Amino acid sequence: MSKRAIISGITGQDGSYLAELLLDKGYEVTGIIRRASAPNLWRIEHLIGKVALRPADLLDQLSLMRVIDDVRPTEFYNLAAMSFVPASWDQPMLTGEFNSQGVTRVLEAIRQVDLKVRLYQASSSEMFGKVREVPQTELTPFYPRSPYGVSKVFGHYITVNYRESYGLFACSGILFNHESPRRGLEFVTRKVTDGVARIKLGLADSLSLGNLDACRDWGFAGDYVRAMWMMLQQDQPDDYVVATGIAHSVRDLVDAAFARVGLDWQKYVRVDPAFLRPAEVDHLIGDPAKARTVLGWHANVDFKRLIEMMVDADLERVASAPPARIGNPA
Ligand code: NAP
Ligand code: F7E
Repeated sequence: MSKRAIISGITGQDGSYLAELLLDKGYEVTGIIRRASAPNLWRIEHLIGKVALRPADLLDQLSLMRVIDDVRPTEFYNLAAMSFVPASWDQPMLTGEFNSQGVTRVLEAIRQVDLKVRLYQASSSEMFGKVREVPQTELTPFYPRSPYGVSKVFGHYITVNYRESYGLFACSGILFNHESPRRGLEFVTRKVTDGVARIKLGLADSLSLGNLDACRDWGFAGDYVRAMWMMLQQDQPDDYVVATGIAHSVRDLVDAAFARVGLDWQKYVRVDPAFLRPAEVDHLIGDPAKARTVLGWHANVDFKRLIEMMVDADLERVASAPPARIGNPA
């Protein structure tokens, strides 16, 4: 039987890599997009014509039911979310609507239309927040530190609840930070690699950042979408931590990115309190043992290679785009 997948959030970083992976595996792929007043398909331009795009929104229950009913997918990957942590303090209610009730709407749509659809839910290491143990596993208690983290805890447990209540094949991937040249410019890795490219090319003379001491377990998005797919191919649904098991500080990130172009970061980086958060997640490091043992998953790209890949891609992009057309990172 041909495999059909729906991806919510296909215009985002992970959605674009997952669509590529599923197409390679012979899936029919349908992406859910919400209406925008200007095109935002830059991450999937190369896939236009290969994937079907359907309008739907996590805020609109009927639109989700309609697309599931029309497509009759075997798998549904719920990647759509408000994913930028600082924005969740500005819009806590909307964050909950997307990341908490939005998940319930997807689950309820599957329950109403076809209980056999397998669901992947995008949970997050931000749920660990003020960490209760190091490294974090599937059994580590949650202590979220932002409205985003809180909203993802709801999304996580409502997924577990539908699995236990209705027998849905629903998996939650607790993914640690994963990045790529397609990462949004407001996230710290991309902000740094874009900043390095501009400085190297003489288009900027400094880069303002917040907390340089924060530590994250950073991996490559292309590796992480593979884990999502693997979860839905198992005999039983379950939840998995996906991480590299190695953490670096923002300072390490800055050092690696400037080193790639032969510059000393201390001459260019300024700390601006405007980028500090009301409550910080200081140190995340995941234990991917279960994903490794049960799924056979491992990360192929390490931190140094990831940062080099991102710096190189930004150098090429900034060098080839007229300055007026290069968006400003937040
Ligand atoms: P992203 O680049 O910010 O993409 C988010 C996607 O969600 C975009 O396609 C966006 O569409 C869509 N979306 C937002 N609100 C929507 C709504 N109401 N209805 C329909 N679509 C909506 O995020 P990402 O990095 O790919 O992350 C994918 C998922 O994994 C998210 O759920 C995120 O919270 C989670 N996650 C990410 C990481 C990470 O490190 N990247 C780690 C753990 C978990 P527009 O293009 O229209 O805005
Ligand atoms: O921040 C520090 C900041 O915004 C990482 C999302 O994908 O991963 C992501 O959330 C760290 C934080 O990602 C700046 O304080 C310093 O400690 O790149 P980020 P995030 O908040 O970890 C999780 C797993 C998700 O689920 C989310 O969806 O970097 N930092 N200076 C800065 N961060 C930003 N953005 N900008 C700065 O100037």
